[in-house]
Amino acid sequence: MSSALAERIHYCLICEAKNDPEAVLCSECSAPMALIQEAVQQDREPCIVSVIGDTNVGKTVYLGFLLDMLSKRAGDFEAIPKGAYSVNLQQAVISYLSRRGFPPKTPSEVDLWNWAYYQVVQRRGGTNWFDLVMPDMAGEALAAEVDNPKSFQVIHNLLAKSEGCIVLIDAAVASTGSPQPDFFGLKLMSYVDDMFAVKRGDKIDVPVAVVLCKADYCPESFDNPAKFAQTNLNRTWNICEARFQNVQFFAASVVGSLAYGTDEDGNIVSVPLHCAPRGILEPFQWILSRL
Ligand SMILES: Nc1nc2c(ncn2[C@@H]2O[C@H](COP(=O)(O)OP(=O)(O)OP(=O)(O)O)[C@@H](O)[C@H]2O)c(=O)[nH]1
Ligand SMILES: [Mg+2]
Ligand SMILES: [Zn+2]
Repeated sequence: MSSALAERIHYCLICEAKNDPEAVLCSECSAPMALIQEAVQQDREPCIVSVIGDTNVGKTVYLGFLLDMLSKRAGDFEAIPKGAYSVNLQQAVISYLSRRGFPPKTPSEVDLWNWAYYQVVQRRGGTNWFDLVMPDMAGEALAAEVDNPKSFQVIHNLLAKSEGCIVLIDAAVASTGSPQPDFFGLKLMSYVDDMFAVKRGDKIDVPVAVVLCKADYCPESFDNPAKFAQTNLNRTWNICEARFQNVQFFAASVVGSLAYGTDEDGNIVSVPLHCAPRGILEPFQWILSRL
């Protein structure tokens, strides 16, 4: 290894802070230092795709399923996880669902997040390999950052470095008439807008896939996600139209049928009886086509 490469290995991929050669997590932002080791070995700049959304919207479940489908070669994709740590998220999500449960909430502490580093290629249509870094962020941390920019430096740096965003919005809650998913979507898009805005008036060209999650509760959203968003998430729809050049709406769900039960404390919980992922790959495929 050349000395320039050996030197690069000390700098965090996300926040560029200099770290001890032995460090496992960055001392500044807690991103795994294995990310930079992989990137240096590949000698290619990795591309960060962020999956963002409110707490409980389904980010962990979505990302876990997406990675699992990619590694099972769904849609003619081929995906190679770089480092065992990259497999932890998909393994956890699939294990919970196979025991008919959902994974727990992602903790707000950055050092407890799962990060995935994958090399992905779609055999059909092209032979370009993408080096993708996708962290599973906690919705609460993201909400805190959106309300108070730069309070979670790692989220700020991650989004600033992202080449594409998958924005998850709870379609099930929106379809009941609650304005909360729409307000959160509006805040999030305005935050992303501020971050990427180059010149006043110019639209943002970073590709943004807006995914209506838990669409099994409102199957009509599958027929026409854009129309569903325009009706039920009108504020978010408007900011997307006004400020983003490269935006597309999708609907997704992972469960085929749900039952309800109670946990050990007597709270009502949903029990996924079987998985029938739908619309998971499409947003990702669209983002890749725009990179
Ligand atoms: N019906 C249905 N429910 C879902 C689906 N995906 C997720 N859920 C429900 O949404 C809950 C939250 O999913 P998570 O993936 O943990 O949400 P998250 O966005 O990671 O939340 P934080 O980690 O707090 O940010 C799950 O416990 C399920 O109850 C889906 O496709 N269909
Ligand atoms: Mg989560
Ligand atoms: Zn860092």
